[in-house]
Amino acid sequence: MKIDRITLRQVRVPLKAPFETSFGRMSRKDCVIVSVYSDGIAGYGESVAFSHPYYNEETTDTIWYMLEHFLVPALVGKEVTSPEEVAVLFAPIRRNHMAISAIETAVWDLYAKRSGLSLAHALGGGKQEIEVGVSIGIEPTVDLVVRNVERFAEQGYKRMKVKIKPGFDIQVVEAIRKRFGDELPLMVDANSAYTLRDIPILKELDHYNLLMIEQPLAHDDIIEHAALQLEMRTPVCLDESIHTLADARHAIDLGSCRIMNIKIGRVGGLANAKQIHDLCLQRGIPVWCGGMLELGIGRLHNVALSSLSNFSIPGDVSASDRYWEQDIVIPGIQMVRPGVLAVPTHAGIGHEVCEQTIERLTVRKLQGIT
Ligand code: OSB
Ligand code: MG
Repeated sequence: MKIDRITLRQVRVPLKAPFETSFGRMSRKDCVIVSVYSDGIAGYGESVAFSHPYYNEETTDTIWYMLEHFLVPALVGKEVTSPEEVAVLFAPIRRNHMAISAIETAVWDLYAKRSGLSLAHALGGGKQEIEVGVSIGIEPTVDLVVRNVERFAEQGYKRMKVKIKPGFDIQVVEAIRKRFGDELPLMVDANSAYTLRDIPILKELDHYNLLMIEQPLAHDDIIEHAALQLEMRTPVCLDESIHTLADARHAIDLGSCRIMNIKIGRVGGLANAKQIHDLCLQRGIPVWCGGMLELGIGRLHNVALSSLSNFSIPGDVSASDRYWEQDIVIPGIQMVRPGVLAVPTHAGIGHEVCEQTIERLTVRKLQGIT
């Protein structure tokens, strides 16, 4: 298929409620919606970076810059036979994985639509439904976190993840266990807020039957995480530290984690995400799909990826109403049963994209680049 033209739109959407992690509080999401066209059919991608460089080094503005000056010019007018070629085309570019992913995922959607395949099938995923969990932010009090856990448990989410930071950790987990018992599937995510000096506190967490602790140490570390995993019973899960297939292999070889979080944007697109999934399957490391407060396009890419077999732990793939008053896909993403999302069967991402809503939210636009 020939890529005839590409449109970039930056949308700005308020979150229903602010979301706080150890690196800061967010009240809105800015992202770039990439539309790639071939013979009048559109494929959609969504950038997942934030407007600040506190999760990783990319921002909405660096993504826009990379798309405008490098990625769109390299792809537009090209003949593409399979979406895997896009990852190869952009492989010489250093990092900027979330920018590459925004356009690569759009080509996957386009390819699947043109082939009459659901995106899940195009990726080789077999599941018809996926179980989902939810990520719960830091609040001014422990009690407010407990109340949010209760609310999301009532909605059916199958696994609770609570954000922690030094000084807001043991007491949160303790309060949740006291209120909901030892069986509630519970994990914590530190977003790199600790160091090896905190080993005594981190080992405390071993007493609370947690599914895992996500990214406790530095965002660019796999060495100290290996040392920590030797000291802890709770499985360590890596998020920020994994950018490439080689990173994943090194982390497994070193024993830096027993579980891996795969985010499509962080690893530069769906082709790379699938390769990391396949490696982890071979090596006996279960994976789950992470989230970046995506709107519906990004979430539907996550749903399709989660249909692969080794996504055996419920991910942060919550429904549209978790963060948004109104989503940009129709219908919005909703549970079919408590804690369960259906993997769409229609071609591509499987839900219609609401152009009107996107236009209403757009703050910057480059239309019809040829
Ligand atoms: O570490 O997974 C993370 C949100 C912002 C930045 C980092 C993370 C998160 C989440 C939210 O945990 C997951 C989601 O619901 O999208
Ligand atoms: Mg995380």
